[in-house]
Formats: sequence, structure tokens, C-alpha cells
Amino acid sequence: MAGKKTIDKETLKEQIRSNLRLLYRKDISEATPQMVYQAVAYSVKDTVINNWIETQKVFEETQAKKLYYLSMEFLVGRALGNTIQALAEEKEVQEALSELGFDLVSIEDEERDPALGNGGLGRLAACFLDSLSTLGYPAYGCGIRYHYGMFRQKIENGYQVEIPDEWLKYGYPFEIKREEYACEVKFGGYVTTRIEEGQPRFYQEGYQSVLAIPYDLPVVGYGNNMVNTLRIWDAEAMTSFRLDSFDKGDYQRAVEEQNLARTISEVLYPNDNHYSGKELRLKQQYFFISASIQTAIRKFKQNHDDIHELPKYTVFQMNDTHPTVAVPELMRILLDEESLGWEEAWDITTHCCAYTNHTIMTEALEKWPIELFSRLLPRIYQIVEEINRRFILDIQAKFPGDQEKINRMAIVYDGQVRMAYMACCAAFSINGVAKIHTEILKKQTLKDFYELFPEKFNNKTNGITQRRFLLHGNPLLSEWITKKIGDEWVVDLPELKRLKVFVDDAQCRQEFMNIKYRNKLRLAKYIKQHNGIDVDPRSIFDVQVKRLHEYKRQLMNILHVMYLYNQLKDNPNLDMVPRTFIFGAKAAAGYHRAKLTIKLINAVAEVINRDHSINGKIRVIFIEDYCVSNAELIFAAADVSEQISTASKEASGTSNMKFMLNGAPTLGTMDGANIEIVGEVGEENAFIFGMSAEEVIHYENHGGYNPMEIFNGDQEIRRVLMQLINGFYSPDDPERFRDIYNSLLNTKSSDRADTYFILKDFRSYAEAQRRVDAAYRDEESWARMCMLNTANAGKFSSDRTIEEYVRDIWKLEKVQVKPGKR
Ligand code: B1N
Repeated sequence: MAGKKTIDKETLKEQIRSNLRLLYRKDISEATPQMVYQAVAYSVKDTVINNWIETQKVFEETQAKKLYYLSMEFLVGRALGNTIQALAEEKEVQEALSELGFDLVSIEDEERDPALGNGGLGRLAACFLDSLSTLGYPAYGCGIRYHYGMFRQKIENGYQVEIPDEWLKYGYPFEIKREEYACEVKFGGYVTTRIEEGQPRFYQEGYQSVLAIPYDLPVVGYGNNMVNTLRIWDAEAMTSFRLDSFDKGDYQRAVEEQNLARTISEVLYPNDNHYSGKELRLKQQYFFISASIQTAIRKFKQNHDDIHELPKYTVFQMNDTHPTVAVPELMRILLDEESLGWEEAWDITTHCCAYTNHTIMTEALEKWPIELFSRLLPRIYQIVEEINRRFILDIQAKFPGDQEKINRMAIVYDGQVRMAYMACCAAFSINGVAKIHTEILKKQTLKDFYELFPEKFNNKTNGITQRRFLLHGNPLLSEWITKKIGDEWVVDLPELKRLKVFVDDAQCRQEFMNIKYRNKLRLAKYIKQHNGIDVDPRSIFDVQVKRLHEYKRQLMNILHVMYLYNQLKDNPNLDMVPRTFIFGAKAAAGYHRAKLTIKLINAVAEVINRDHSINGKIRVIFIEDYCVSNAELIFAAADVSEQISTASKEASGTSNMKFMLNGAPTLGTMDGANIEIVGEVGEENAFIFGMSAEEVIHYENHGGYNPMEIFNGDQEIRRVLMQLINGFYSPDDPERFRDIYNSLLNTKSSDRADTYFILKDFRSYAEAQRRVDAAYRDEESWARMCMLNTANAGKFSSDRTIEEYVRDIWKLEKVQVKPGKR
């Protein structure tokens, strides 16, 4: 399928040898696997560079419209395997390496997984880039080159310990530093106004500068020679450019600028679905946005004379509110540098910017204190005030006398700048990431904005790239599928529906389940290596891997494990299919309850895994350092996909799609994209439980419910809860899990007891778990269910999502790229 071979085995071997000499002065016989990885990466990069140059040439020639996907996070994962696959060089590289005495899988393992994101939001950005390149759309990812990405997680004594992620330690072979495109970004100081040619002009003075240096990463399309660019910005001090400051004795400023530069791109904030209001975070936002917007305008002006045409050639997609300073920054450039009037500038800006909302969690809403915002970005703040002033006039005109409405919608209000409202005011498109999420935005979270701008709202249900999460992560299943239906699914996922006919074929079902079994063996080996625990590959692999957050309810899962264990202790002959409960989750470093939940999971694992009296019927495994690279192994091996968020809280979820694609049925609530998954696969091929979003929202609007009633009325639940505070899982410190107990029962410890309705949904969850147990016993129908999940996953390709963004929002044209030559 992919284009003609660009590397032959013999040349490749020669290149690897030669790279080892050039990079390390080593022969192949003395090279470490890390060295070999680097040498292979440089060989592959050579082909990539040729196509990259060619792609940029095509952009120039065709003057195609470009997308700038603005995102604080890109969780790209490893590049080597993906690139080799996209270039259709897998066989060549495998053979070349094996003839040199290495194997590709372990060489791939040498790559540090670039983790420039937290979870779903950052991984979505990475899937989108993959699809954009594969579909042939011109696009730039714009982000930050954090020196430290998402921390690496170690579990010590059951607790999470955060280890700095030094992904750049050995150098990252796929990046290219582009110093020649450096930009200046200004912070602080004050604004002065001068009248020039009868017009007021605004100047920022007394500011500190940092130099934004771009690093480009290739985003390789599958089999089409297309290479887009992920441009991540690093901060350097201007000092060497500003020697004159030293001359003038402006030593203080030079030192401050050095410090500013040193901190800005240092570290990714490890918060998912949570805003922390840190000054440095706002600096990061403005830093990469200013550099990206300046660059986009500069590029546009190289080819066009009339700035009014910007929206015809350029679109900025804001990945959540984090990049929303793009709006006033674009206004600043148009007003102050291009000398446009307000209306013209606003017209251009509002035709270039689009906004995606990813969460309704109120704690994630970005609201910057005016004091901080105006001190850091004085000119930008003036522009925000003017946007707000005019916006309020508009509201007044449409809803005269409705002061309440103005208070609810104002961008600047109560001493804060409300970023989501600025995004909604300026963007021409506002989208949610799953049907139910978009509906909740329209009816609740952004109701006033929907009333004012109904035409802006649209849904774009998330997707994932099958090239990483099936083709790369699950080679056995990929090969099997290709044998059955050909390989078009790699670029056209709905092709998978052709697998449906095979569910009636016993032989095919057997083959499908054998592959699952072999993938379970692969994961069991990983678990043995990392946790030192033997797991039974014949047990049900019941998996919940995602960020740790109360709304995702890992707590409900582990409470259910505790409940099952009690049942087994009471009745050792309890008839149940052996289960391996697998967890993987990072908690934000400052999120105490989330970290305590990790400790609880590990404490329960300790007790249960040691207890031989239950005949290995339950195992609990916490996989350390859940990240993109081990995720690929985990999805391939899962039997059950735990998607158990409190209904209405998970905007979409994307791991649900990865499990489905790999043939694991969903055990979940009617939340986020689960609803659409059930819509595709059918309710009979999923295990759905719990309250609906409407019920949850109804309770929330009426002060919640009383969990004490459940505690008092349900003995088994009470027993589990008592084990949180009687030392059953923490004999050395019976009070250890008191906070978790309180969060479920005690109104004082949180606004509402059991905010996420864990006890309310518990019985329904336990009952769904029993249905899983029963269903698994019927081998034939279980196999059908798994196969139907894979066969119906077509909708959830990010290729489909991107085509929808292109059609409704971005209006891009595809380009064709020939293989690049030296
Ligand atoms: O975005 C994903 C969705 O599939 C998930 O449901 C959603 O939870 C996730 C602030 C976030 N929403 N908001 C964030 C991340 C970092 C941060 O600093 C918020 N992540 C999501 C993709 O749409």
C-alpha cells in the first residue's frame, strides 16, 4: 500500500554502520542498543527529510490553506516504529537489524517516549496530526518544547513518586532546531501611546524579552510521502542579542530575562482537567502563541500582499482555552503592526479562530486574575478589555436591560479574565468532542453563548489513529485482519465492518481469540518484568488505564474489588471466572486524594495477591508509568474496557475507542463517546450500567443525594467502607484512607458527600460486573462480542474526525506529494 521502497536492506545496513561511526566512533560490534537506535533513527530520518522538503515545496507551489493546530500538549509517543511503518520500511529495517544482530522491537524500546502532554487532550492532538498527514492536509502543530514532559511514575511502598522525564538526555534524533526562525516574545512593562499620522499607536516599553526558538518534528503521513511539521518552541535568553543592555549597565534586566527564558519551557504542568492559575503557565501560553501567530503571519505575508485575505489561507484551531491568547495576540499584530482599524482586525480574527472545548469540569475553567494578566501582558490586556467592552454592547443591544446576562457572559468580570468566554466570543466555530458533550455545552455550560451564537456550535466526536493503536500496537491482529479483508483499513477504518461475516465462522473466532491470548501473554511478560507478579493469561484482563481523577471513578473499581474479595473470603468456592484487575494511572503531583487512591489500589493489591486461600481468583495489578508506549501493549491484551466515569463528566474519552478497536467490550456508563460506541456496536455487545447524565445533573441541581442511606441500608457496601478505616488494608495506619471514606460519606470533607455518585452507582456496577462474568463463560458468544467490537470501530478513526473538521470548520484542500529526492 505505502509508496515504493526508499531504503533497501543493504544500503540501510551500510548507513547504520556509518552512522555509528559518525555519531559515536563505534563499530557495530561495540555499539549499545541505544546507539543502534540512534543510528537507525538517523537513517530513517534521511528519507523523511527528503519527503519533508518536497511537502513544503508543494505547499509553496499550491498556496494551499494551512491549519495551525494550537495546543499546549502533544502526546506524540515514540516516533521510530511509526515512521518506519509509514514509509513501509518495516520488513527492510527488521531484516537489516536482524542481520546486524538486533531486533526491531527492542531497538524501538530504546526510544524515550516524548510525553509532551498529560492524557486524552494531548494524545488527541497527536492523533489529529497523524491523520492530517495521512489524509494529505497542510497543517502545523504548534506547541512547547518542554525540557521535562509528563513525569515518569515510580511506585514506592504503594505510593506514586514523580521522577523527572529527561526525554532530551541523549538527544532526540527526529527534531531539527531552526534558529533562523526565532521570534521575540515580550512580557511585562507598560504601554505608551503616541499619535502618529493622526492615529494613536501603542508601544510596549520597559518589557522583558525572550527568544522563541522553533524545533521542528516531522509528522509522517502513512504511505503518501506527506510530511507535516510539529513546531515546538523553546525559550532562550535574548541576552546575547542584547549585549547593548550590558553596555548600558542594564544588568538587572539581562539577568531577569535569563531567568524568564530558563523557566518558560522547562516543564509541562502535570494537571489534567484542572486549572491551577500559575503565573508561569500564562507565560507559557503567551510564549508559544505569540511565536506561532507571528510566524503564521510572516509566512502569509511572504506570499500575499493583502492581510485581509488571511482567513482564506489560514485557520487557527485552539485546543481548549489554553491557547486563547491567540485571539488578542492576533488582534495586536493586526492593529499595532499591520495598522488596521478595530473592525477590520476583528473581522479577520473572528474568521481565523476556532475553539474546541474538552471539558465541563468547573475546576478546569481558566480564569486569570486581572492583576496578573495585565501585569504580564499589558498590551494584550488592553485589547481584551476592548473586546469585552464591545461584546457587552452587543449583548445589551440584543437583550436590553438584562444585567444578569451581562454578568454571566462578560469576558472580564469579578476581577478575572474568563478565557472560555473570550474563545466563544471570538471563534467562528465552537465544538465539543462527543455528541452528549456538545449537547451539555449547548444546554448548560455555554447556554448563553448558544442562545447568542447558535450557528457557531457543532460536534466533532473524537477519534484515534488506527495506525498506532492497531497497526503498530497489535501486529498479530493487524496481520490477521489484513489477511481477511486486505489492508485498506489502515487508511479507511470503516472497512473493518467486512470482518462481521467472520463472526459466524468458528475457525475465525478461534483465530481471533488466540491472538488475544498471545497478546495477553505479551502483557503478562511485561507485568512479570515490571511488577514481578505472575498473572494468569486465562483470567479475564479487566483494564482501567487513564489519568487518575475522581470523576473517572477508579475508586469505584477498587471498592468493587474489595467487595468481591469479601465475597470470596466468605465463600471460597464462589463460582467466578478468575479476574485480573489492571490499573494504570498517573495522578497530578498535587492532587492528594488521587494519590491516596493509587496507594489504596496498591494496598488492596498487596493483600489480595498475597492471599493464596482465594486460589488466584482475583489479581490486582497496578502498572507503573502508564504512557503511550506501554498503552499499545495494554489495549491489545484487554478483555474488558472500564469506562466508568460519572455520566456527564467525561467529555468524550478516547481510550474507550482504543479498547474497542482491539476487541475489548466496554463496561461503562452512558457518558462521552461510550454512548456512540454502544450506538455502533449495539447494547448487547457492551455492559452498560449506572445513572444517566440527566439523572446526575438532576441530582446536582437539587443538592445531591444522601449516601448515608446507602451506607445504612446496604451491609456489603458498609463493610467495604468500614475496611477503609479499620486498618484492613492499612494495619500500620488505620487512619490512612480516612479522607477517602470521608469523601464518600461526610459532607464536611467536600461540598457534597460522594460528589461523583460512587455509592449511588455501586450496585448497578456490581451487577454489570456479574454480567461480564456470565458472558465470558460462553466462549462462542464472547468471541462474537469481541470481534464485533473491532468490526464496528470504523467510526472512531481520527481520520473521520479530521474529515469532519475539514468539511465544517477548516475548509482545507488535499495536496499530493511525490517521493522527495536528494
Ligand atoms: O480531553 C479528551 C477527552 O476525550 C476527555 O474526555 C477529556 O477529559 C480530555 C486542562 C485538560 N479535557 N480537558 C483536559 C487537559 C489538561 C489541562 O491542563 C484540561 N483534558 C480533557 C480529548 O478531547
